[in-house]
Amino acid sequence: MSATSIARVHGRRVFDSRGRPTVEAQIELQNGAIGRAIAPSGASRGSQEAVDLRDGGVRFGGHDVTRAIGSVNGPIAALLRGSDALDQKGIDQQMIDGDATPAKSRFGGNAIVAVSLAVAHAAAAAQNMPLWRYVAGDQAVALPLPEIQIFGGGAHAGRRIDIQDLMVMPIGAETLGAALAMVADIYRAAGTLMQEAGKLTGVADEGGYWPVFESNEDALTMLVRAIEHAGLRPGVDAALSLDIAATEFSSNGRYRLALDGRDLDRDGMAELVLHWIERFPIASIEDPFAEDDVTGWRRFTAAAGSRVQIVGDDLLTTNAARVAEAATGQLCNAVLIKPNQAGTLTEAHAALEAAQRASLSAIVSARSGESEDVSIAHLAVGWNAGQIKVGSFARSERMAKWNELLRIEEALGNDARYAGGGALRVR
Ligand code: 2PG
Ligand code: MG
Repeated sequence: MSATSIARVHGRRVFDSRGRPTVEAQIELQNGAIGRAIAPSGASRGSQEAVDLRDGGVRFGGHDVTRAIGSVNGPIAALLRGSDALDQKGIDQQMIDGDATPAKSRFGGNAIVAVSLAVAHAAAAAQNMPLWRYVAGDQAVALPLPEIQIFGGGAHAGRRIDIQDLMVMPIGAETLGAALAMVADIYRAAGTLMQEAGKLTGVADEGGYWPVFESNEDALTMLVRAIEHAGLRPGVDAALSLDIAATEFSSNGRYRLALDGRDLDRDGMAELVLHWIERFPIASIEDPFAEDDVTGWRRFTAAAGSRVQIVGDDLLTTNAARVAEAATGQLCNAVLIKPNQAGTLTEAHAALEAAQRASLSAIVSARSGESEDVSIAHLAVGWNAGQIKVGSFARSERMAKWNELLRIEEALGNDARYAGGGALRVR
């Protein structure tokens, strides 16, 4: 037994930003250091993600997590007691081997990711370091360029519009603090414009305004107006970023944009998105095609990959092998990194390293179901990912992450460097 061996592993049920149950893991080390983490949960999920294990049945609409919590308190605790928390790789491997299913369906990806992150928090605490510094090791770090949702859509807003995330990226700011100040102005401006138009009707799952629009393009137009209304230059100070989350409205190779009343094939979809890129100052596009439409991805990246960042989320599900394949096949030029898609910190980091090795950009991302947990703010900095996506600029499960980044920027002092627009390699 060393000072950093794991003495206690405890799982408990807490609730997420949608009011649904989720898993919190708490790890206590021999020396008394404690780490805690809460599993997030997605609404628009790739089919290859680690399983978000739910009880089913009627309790909490089937969303209860007593089985996943049972995994933490039962088999995972039995496996990890006595292991050294500083050996993150070894601990994650023990959970992977103990689960022994391809998608972590036995213990639950939600159980495993909460424990994996809590172990890192405990290890960092034992060394009196913030998590970002613990995961950075000797690596130089930069504060990430954020993409921040102004309007929510898709699965996060009852499919009121088809595009899921309409976001801005403060590419022209000099510091992260200045970047977030810009976003605060844009978010407020968007609210004012929606109110003036009689369209202010609340917010979607990630805090972006509820998308009362006549067409998907109307939403894009309003986003540009919000940047202007904030006194900023679209495409210079702040660019647009979209998560189309196309898997959600695709079937059998077709794309059905319900709001626009359009049913497009792959080429029609590509044409539409290219048209948006021409018309609007868009810097980044996530999931423009369905996760199984490899041809769509490849052709689109050939056509637009030198002009915009093209991000694989559902396509790659934070899997190192899929990232490497996508790089070889030139399916996209950037990767979304969601720790809970992979299930462990080690696997999420491997996916990020696979991206960095292949010169793909990386964006560490939250999920639509979140909590006060701020781990991803630390990972985005410590892993030097370059970019981060957290949802909107409202609701405390989002603000907790932005505020944590402000604290990290302050802690870095003179060493603070903001990745800014430079994180977009294609521009
Ligand atoms: C995404 C995320 C965040 P969800 O698709 O990138 O917006 O959504 O967590 O629902 O998958
Ligand atoms: Mg996405």
